[in-house]
Amino acid sequence: MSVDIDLFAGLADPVPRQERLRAGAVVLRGFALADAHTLLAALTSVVARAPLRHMVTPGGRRMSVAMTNCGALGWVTDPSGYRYKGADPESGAAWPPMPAEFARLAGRAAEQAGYPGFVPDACLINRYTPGTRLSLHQDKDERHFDKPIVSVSLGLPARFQFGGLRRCERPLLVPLSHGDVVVWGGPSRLCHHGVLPLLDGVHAATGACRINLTFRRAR
Ligand code: MD3
Ligand code: FE
Repeated sequence: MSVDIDLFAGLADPVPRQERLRAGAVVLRGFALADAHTLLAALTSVVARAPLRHMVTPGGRRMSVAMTNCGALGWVTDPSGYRYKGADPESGAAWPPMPAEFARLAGRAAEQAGYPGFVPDACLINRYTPGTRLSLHQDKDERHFDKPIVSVSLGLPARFQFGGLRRCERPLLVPLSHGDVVVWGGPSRLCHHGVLPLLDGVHAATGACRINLTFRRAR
């Protein structure tokens, strides 16, 4: 005989799985956990064709985040500016195609957050090692601000900063762990955001780093 006991009967969800950060921004805790290994295996093939690299900002600084892209378009920066390009400037070849499991997960997450029909044409891959940071900025290089951005965190935890429309507003500190997915759209699409320096650590899935996949509709 088996007996079902509901440990949390009558209590609020002890760990909310879906949190609204502010209007339009939703955290889906653990949404990518079941797919994490598939995503990381597909990432290995992407990175073999388009290696992670440290790009240079228009101000001439080498970014501490290592980046690459897959999909029809990829985000790049160099001394002449930020933009989306159809080819990898390092090789001159098209970016690797977006793996089907990437696009599927991004679409499912967007739908869950209230943005059905999201079809990304760009996936930026960011790799953080201990000490790597991303200072507060807005994402303004896409054509359509009405489309959301979906971000998937893998590996070591991040201390994510989520600010307001104006840079001077004090940002919320949002911890993001392996498997968490965030969907940023509507009124939060142009909010400032950044990542504090990654802390030391080792994660079973990625080793000593954090990987972030950011899905966008660039054109
Ligand atoms: C909030 N990457 O690549 S993804 C970026 O964790 C970037 O690698 C961070 O910011 C990372 O541009 C954060 C989450 C993210 C992406 C876009 C946003 C948050 C956002 C746009 C508006 C508000
Ligand atoms: Fe950003």
